[in-house]
Amino acid sequence: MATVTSKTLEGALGAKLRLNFGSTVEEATDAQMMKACALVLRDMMAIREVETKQMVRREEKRQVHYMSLEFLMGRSLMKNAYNLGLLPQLRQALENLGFRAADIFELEPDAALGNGGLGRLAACYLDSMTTLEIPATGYSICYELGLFRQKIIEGQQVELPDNWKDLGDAWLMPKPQETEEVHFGGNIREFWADGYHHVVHENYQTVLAIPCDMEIAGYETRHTNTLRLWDAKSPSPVDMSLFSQGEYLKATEAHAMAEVIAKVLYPEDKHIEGKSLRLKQQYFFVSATVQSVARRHLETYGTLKNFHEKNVFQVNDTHPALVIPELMRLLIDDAGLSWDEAWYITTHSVAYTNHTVLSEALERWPQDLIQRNLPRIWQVLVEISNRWQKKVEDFYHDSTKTEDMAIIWGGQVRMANLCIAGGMAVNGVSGLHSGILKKDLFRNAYGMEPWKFQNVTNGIDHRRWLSEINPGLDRLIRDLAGGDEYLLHPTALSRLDDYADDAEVLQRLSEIKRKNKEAFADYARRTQDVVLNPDAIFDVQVKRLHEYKRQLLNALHIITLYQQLQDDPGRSMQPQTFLFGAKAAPGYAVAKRIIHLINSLADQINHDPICKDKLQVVFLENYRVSLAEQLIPASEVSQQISTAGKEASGTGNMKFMMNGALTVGTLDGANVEMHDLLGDENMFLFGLHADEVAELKARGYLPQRLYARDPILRRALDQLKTGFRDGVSYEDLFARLVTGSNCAADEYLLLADFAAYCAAEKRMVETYANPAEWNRMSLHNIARSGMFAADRAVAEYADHIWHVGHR
Ligand code: GP0
Repeated sequence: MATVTSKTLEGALGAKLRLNFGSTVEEATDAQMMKACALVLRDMMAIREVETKQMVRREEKRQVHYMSLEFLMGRSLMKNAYNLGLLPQLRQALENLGFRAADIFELEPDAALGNGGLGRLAACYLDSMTTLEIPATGYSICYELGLFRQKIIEGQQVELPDNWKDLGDAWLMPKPQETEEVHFGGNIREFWADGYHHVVHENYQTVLAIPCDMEIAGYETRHTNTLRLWDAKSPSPVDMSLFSQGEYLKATEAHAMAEVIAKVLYPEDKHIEGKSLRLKQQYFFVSATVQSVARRHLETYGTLKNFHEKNVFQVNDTHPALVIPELMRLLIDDAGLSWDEAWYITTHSVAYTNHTVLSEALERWPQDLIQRNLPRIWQVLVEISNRWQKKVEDFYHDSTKTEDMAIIWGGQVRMANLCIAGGMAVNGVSGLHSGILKKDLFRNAYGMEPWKFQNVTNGIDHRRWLSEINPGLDRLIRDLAGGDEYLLHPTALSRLDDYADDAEVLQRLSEIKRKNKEAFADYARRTQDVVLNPDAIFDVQVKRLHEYKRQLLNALHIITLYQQLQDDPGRSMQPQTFLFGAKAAPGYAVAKRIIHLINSLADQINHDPICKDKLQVVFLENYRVSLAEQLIPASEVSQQISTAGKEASGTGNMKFMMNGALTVGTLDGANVEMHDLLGDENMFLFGLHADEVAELKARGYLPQRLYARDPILRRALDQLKTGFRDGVSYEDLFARLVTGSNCAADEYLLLADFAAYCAAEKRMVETYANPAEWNRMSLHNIARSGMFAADRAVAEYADHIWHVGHR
């Protein structure tokens, strides 16, 4: 790309505007210019994509198929320009043509085809798989509506549709010639003829799966991968006038069913919505993917017998678990292989990543739903289940273990057990989490097939989450740690450790943070209509709203700070600004109440003159990738305070660490590995450990006692009942924590960790008073964050699970 200059880009943009919009540069709107930029970069990537595909075919490489119902991509313009090495040229070209580059970038809608950590992880891995030159494709659904936009109205969350495709579709390349057919419903007819057992699926409804490909550019490589998003269309014609009355109605029904499949992303995070539409989404994208991969394999090799040698499906949680029976179906019914041959191939080409131990997130489907919608898949599942059950019985001779490991049991299909049975590898996403899988959640499966169980600690795309979004810090690192080497070798960041006593470097680091805080304050004023105090500590908790993540613990501590200030309004204190950002699943009532509470508390504190320049609470509306990109470089404190044992890994924690924020956190998920690298002296650890949580629960946890015993805690909790100046009472939240309302009180042990949390926050504020100390800690955090680069994680998948080579 050395030949692409800003001048070349100006020419290409002008041509695009004329050809696609019939517009001159002078007439073009910002939105048209944004699309033109996308199309110009897409053209470059499309050429490279073809080259990559040809190379993969020529060299008969093994390919990775990363299957995920979610890819939380965010924006792509700046990212693609960055990876293509064209960001400065593109900026220059836009300015030369009379546009403000920053405005054009800001205009791009986030592609929010995901809910949170799981979907963002998939997006980061696409970048690393490509940069590491692994032949890989992501597969998902081309949702018409991504994750809802959140508005806060009178303190409460309101959900609005997210029509991201209006502008975002510029990145999509429809490939109608590669359409697949997916079949739903109908019945199975079996018969013997010509000495064969025939299985015929008939009277089904067909849904067309049309690929819309999004190109993925790697960094400093011509290797280009794709994210294949399947769009759903009905095969029936629009004009139904010739159909008889009955058939007409049936046909329109089928039409509506088909087109609704790709309508909307389910907005639940760690909670399963057992709706038949969700099941249809899963089978739709799984079946289309398996068929299209098998078709290309056959074109190249003329047989499916070596399928497992050339392909691996990585399933991102159990949502794509039907890949197992679907691949079996295809190998047996379409390719004519025996059960044993098909099973060998399947169990050597599927690998499963688990992302949570929360029981409400473990997928189980009612068997009648599968029977009705996917009759052939149901038959295959029954056979898989029976054979697996026999294997377990022969191994353990223990009926409780048979039940625990069963795939079909009590009228339900258990997707995690299906993935364990049909997969070649099972991995957790942090050391602690993978340990819990082996010792607890999947202990019986581990006892029978220990070789399947692995750990791959999550990682993040450090080129996006550091270099691209924090140019000041990027410059410092280049100056100190060997230029741009860290971009491909993230452990080069450790060279920063050598500057821990260099006052000048520490000063520069603090100036970078200060600038980022001011820039974020500016952004917040423009987009959120709030005025932030850049002299305050920016103390941040952004993530999905979930009780186990304990945003409520954070709020209780803030209430305590406020009460201390009320007792002594003249008291001098380090100013603190608490920033929250979180979406609640629309059906998760308690989570929505917690959002309301944070807004009531913010309203109270921000209107009380005694808090002026001391305490501030802000709930940032519509938290999403592009907001995180502004906020994280400006953050000083990262709140990672989940109940130990509950957060599988966390990935936000890594982004904050990499941008020099210090963590206040529990020993949960990847925080444990952060602590291994940082020691007690470089983070603010508090609270019960995972084993202590289990013990306490086993012993019988009584939060009422803590309420009775600790006056500070009691006072904060009582404030929930009273509420704040807006007159809303939070007695329900109080009851959930103290008395328990049709469930055990305080399931997530907020009260048990409250005192330790307050103490950790106090240590944090005291440390902040010593800037040299703080900046040194911050430097160590950045220096040791290289381990959390997605490149490292993806290389581990490639080496230990996929067995594919990489850069
Ligand atoms: C896990 F089970 N995660 C799920 C889910 O449904 N959605 C989701 O985002 C997350 C975990 O909570 C995590 O700990 C983890 O890092 C992430 O998956 C990627 O592994 C924090 O977001």
